[in-house]
Amino acid sequence: DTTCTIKPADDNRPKHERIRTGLSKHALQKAFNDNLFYIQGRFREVATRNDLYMAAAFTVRDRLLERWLKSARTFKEHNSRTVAYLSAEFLIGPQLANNMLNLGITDTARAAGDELNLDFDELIETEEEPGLGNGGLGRLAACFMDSLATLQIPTIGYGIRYEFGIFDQMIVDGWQVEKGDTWLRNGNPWEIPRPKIVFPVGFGGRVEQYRDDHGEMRRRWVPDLVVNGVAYDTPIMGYGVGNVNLLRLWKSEAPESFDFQAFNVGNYYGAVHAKIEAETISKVLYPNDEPGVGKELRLKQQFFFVSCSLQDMIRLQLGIAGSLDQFHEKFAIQLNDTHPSLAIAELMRLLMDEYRMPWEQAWHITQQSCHFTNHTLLPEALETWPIDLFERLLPRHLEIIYGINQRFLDEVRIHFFADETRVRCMSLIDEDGGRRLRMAHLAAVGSCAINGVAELHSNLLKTTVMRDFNDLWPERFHNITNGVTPRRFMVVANPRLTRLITKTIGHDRWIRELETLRALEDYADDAALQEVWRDIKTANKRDLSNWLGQQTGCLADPESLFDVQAKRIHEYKRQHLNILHIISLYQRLKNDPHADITPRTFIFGGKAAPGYFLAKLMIKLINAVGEVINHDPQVNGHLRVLFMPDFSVKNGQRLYPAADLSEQISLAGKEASGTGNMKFSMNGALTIGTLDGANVEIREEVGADNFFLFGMTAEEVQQRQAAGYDPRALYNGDIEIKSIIDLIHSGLFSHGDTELFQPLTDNLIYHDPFMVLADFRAYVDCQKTVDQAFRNPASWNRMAILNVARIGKFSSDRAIKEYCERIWNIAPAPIPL
Ligand code: T68
Repeated sequence: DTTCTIKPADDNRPKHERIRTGLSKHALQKAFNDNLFYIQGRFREVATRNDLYMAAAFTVRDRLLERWLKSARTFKEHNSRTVAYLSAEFLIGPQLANNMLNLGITDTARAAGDELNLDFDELIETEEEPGLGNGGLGRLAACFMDSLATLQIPTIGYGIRYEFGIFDQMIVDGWQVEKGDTWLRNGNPWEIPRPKIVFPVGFGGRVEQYRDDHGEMRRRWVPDLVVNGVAYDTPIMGYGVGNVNLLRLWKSEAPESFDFQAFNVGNYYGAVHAKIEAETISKVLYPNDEPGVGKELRLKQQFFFVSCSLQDMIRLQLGIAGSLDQFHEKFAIQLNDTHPSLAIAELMRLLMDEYRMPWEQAWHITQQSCHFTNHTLLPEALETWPIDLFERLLPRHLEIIYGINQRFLDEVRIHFFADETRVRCMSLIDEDGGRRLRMAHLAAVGSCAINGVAELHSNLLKTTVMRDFNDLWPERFHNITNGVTPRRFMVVANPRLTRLITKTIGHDRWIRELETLRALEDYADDAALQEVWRDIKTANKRDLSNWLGQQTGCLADPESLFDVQAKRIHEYKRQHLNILHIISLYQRLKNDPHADITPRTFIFGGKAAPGYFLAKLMIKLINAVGEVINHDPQVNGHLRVLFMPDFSVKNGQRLYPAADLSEQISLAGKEASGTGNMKFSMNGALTIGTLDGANVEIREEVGADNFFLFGMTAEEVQQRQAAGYDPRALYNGDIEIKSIIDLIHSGLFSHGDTELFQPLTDNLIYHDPFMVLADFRAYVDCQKTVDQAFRNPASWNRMAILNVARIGKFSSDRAIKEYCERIWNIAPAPIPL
């Protein structure tokens, strides 16, 4: 029992003081000093900042481990139904502050640190986050892990332990420069390597027929390359509960035997090469939106982590039940997009080839186990693999997929009665052009539930990319609107607001029951609260301004309106619409220096995929416009444009609390949900947004009066596109649009270079695939409303309070409860504290 220590004869302290993982101030101090000494091997005088951080992290980790072991033992004894959340990305963010919050020791730890002369905030600041994701999808997985633990749902998150996560972004001369992410260089105190939890994963080779011991003919895969997947575990603690779940990430390694054999036959370099090749698989995270990269390694990554995860689940189930017949009752597997959809073929293979199950039974178990979440409707983002590449890497899986497809298409033929067009459209294989495997179709056929991530998105999913599937199996389709964790994005990120809310409504239950924030509605008109609310926002803005000043050399006035757009840079998210508006204000001020414009600071943050030319050019344009405006004395009392370098979870936590206005301006129908929209609104920013993704539901919740709506609806977008959209007509017909684009083209923002931004301006004039020009007028008019609204602090703050009061729906706790009830059929397994 880890909680017990033998009591030395002369130790008369009470038990909670004696236990190694006690939570008192003295216990924390002692543990900190021990860890600094025995783990980091340092005494205080020579300890580096990182040593101190590591000692603090180990102190917290020990306390997680104790609870984790108790959770694991209980789940095992009760054979609890378990969620297996399969995701190629988990963007978990910094762990120290969050874990202290969940343990309930934030204040004690701060006091303990103060007495030891530790700069508590500096320790938290020192942590480097694991950037094991691109953006929304990876962060959603992390928010879900937080809520699953808090709601006491036994869960294992399965993914890849990338050695290099998302690149670090630097801005050099206005351009994005990518720097390799070396997050492991100082060690990762949160993970526990499990060298004994290791599984072989095959690639390539051939399939052979053989007769088994019972005289039956069977097929088996003989791969020509085998790598090992080794488990690295990170404990994920729930807020204020005893439950600790597991994030299990796989690292690829060469099997030792492989090296050794090659070494024996004298092929030393061959052996080393094989080792390098095996280790390459978990080396680096792929940036999304990377156009047409030769992605064999990506397919390998997907199969690698899926195979390790399923073998692990099988090991666990055999250990408990001794058979796989009830596998689907033990595990609810959630496929986070199509990236893990090979799980369907691999589970079939493991059950049939390794455990001799007949096809029908294996298919029943597979289909009952798997559930699929779709995150995008953009056709270019729907995953497909060339059949020849797939066959070369996974020949047995292709056979199985053909088997699935044959049975599936028979069902299609009968249901739609000889409609061969449907057969062609629904097939797992796209036969047009080069043959390709459609991963979304595989995921849909092999799952018992399919969900979108916001109402609009789920409806569009059913009527566009998955229409045929919805016609065939309407009962499989669900909507689960996304949510985010209020623990990280309110309590950790915004302690000032947290204290005010708790004081105002008289309890802190809202942290786990976000709907109870409704109680704030009663105070929305309270002038005193409005004023304190504003003071807090201003203090948060000052903090951000100071930090940005250090990073960029450019300060922002905390009294100005902080207008923030932070998300991946992408044409469909329309950062360029925002820039066009900024230039329009600049023009107005230049033409009339007395123009009555509310002072604003425009803040952008976000990374562009390294191979996405137009996105990188947008970053350059933002910085170029900023350089001119910020140095023009005629306007720089009114306008500022800042680009926050290296937007990440950590930097997001600085941004959300300081925003007055949240830019959610994607073209309607393109953003599946968005989750940044929720994080801003939770922190009292008002949204300017289109009717896209979860914006629709946010507006419904907070009230149309407290949301700045503009732009075409998804339906209008479809109609306009069907009628033939001509951006040239808008360019020629609207003098403001023309003058802004011409101004960019003139070289004003590019030291006279008229060609630099031409790819962007030409794209807008001649193609404009995301209809920036079509929504421009509505956007600029709406921004005028914002400008006026901000001049009335009382009513602005009232709207902000109402946004927070009514944001409860967008807690990931609500989303996870819906998954539990509608998709997974799973109940909490509480571990008492
Ligand atoms: C996002 N998707 C959606 N994808 O764009 C966003 N893609 O609307 C939604 O809120 C969020 O998912 C959560 O549901 C992504 O973030 C990726 O990051 C990605 C990564 C690899 C390949 C494709």
